[in-house]
Amino acid sequence: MRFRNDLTWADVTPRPLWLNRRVMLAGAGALLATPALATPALARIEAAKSAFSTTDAPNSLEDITTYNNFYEFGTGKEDPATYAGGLTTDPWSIVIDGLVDKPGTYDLADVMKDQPLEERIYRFRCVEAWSMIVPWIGFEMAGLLNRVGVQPGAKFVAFETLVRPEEMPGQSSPFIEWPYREGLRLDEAMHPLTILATGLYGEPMPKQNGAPIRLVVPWKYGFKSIKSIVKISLVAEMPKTTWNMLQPGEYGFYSNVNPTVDHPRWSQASERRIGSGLFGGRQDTLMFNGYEEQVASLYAGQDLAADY
Ligand SMILES: Nc1nc2c(c(=O)[nH]1)N[C@H]1C(S)=C(S)[C@@H](COP(=O)(O)O)O[C@H]1N2
Ligand SMILES: [Mo]
Repeated sequence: MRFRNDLTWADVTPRPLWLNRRVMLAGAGALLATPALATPALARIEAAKSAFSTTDAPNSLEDITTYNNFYEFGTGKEDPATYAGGLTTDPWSIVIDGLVDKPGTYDLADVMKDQPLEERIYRFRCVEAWSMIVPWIGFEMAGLLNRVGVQPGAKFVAFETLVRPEEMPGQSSPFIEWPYREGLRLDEAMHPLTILATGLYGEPMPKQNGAPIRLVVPWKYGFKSIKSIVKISLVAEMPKTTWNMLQPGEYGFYSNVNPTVDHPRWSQASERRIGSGLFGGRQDTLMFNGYEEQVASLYAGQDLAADY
């Protein structure tokens, strides 16, 4: 019983239940201990929870939606919550091109078609040495790649975010060469932990978190998890990525969470868990953000101090 793969929006827990659950979590610090919460809807979403989920208690919806990095809306942590409301996310389409059998411009609904949605509660670790626990809703990137057909010459996947300065005030500043870009090696993109997330806390993705669809790669620093994706390209060469273009000495292509390889300007050995009281405080950063068992083999034989 690794997954239950038939979660749909109809199964998603109604908002009030999530609110109750969060109150419970905050109060008890325990995960779903209360029989009163075991309604059919909640039981379904719990059943659909993947074995890849962490058992750490999720951050509150408020933490997750008010402390964000989304430079298209400004560099302040509260800018995305303040300005992202004006982003039009419907209609939304994604260009899938490069070394694929079925290139094209796909509507979001078509991208999601037949992809089983799951809840994944993941550790999320920013390069700035803070972390959160986020209950994402999404589907495996591999499912989409298999559907469009990856051709043999493809070695990497390149991603781009929307460019729309009328709705993204941060894009009037040229400090990033827009679009925001990211990339993965093909085996990283195909790994079952790698998801395209379309929601969190059982609701469609909040705009400040990358609506309507964003990448989540939980063993890499947060900046690899590109938001509001409009283009996915299968390519033969390692693609350019935003932070690597800006500061190659600080942000490598791989950017795996690694407590033994420090950022040139600060230690990566520990992190500050966002959230008040119970969940606050510093903790040790785990190798590959706690997903070592699942992903270490991807990097066998690689020197992770060189491929940072
Ligand atoms: N398009 C885009 N994607 C982005 C960013 C960004 O500025 N623009 N910031 C990255 C960084 S640095 C982090 S830590 C995460 C933050 O995701 P969250 O706000 O949902 O926590 O998004 C990543 N994805
Ligand atoms: Mo980040």
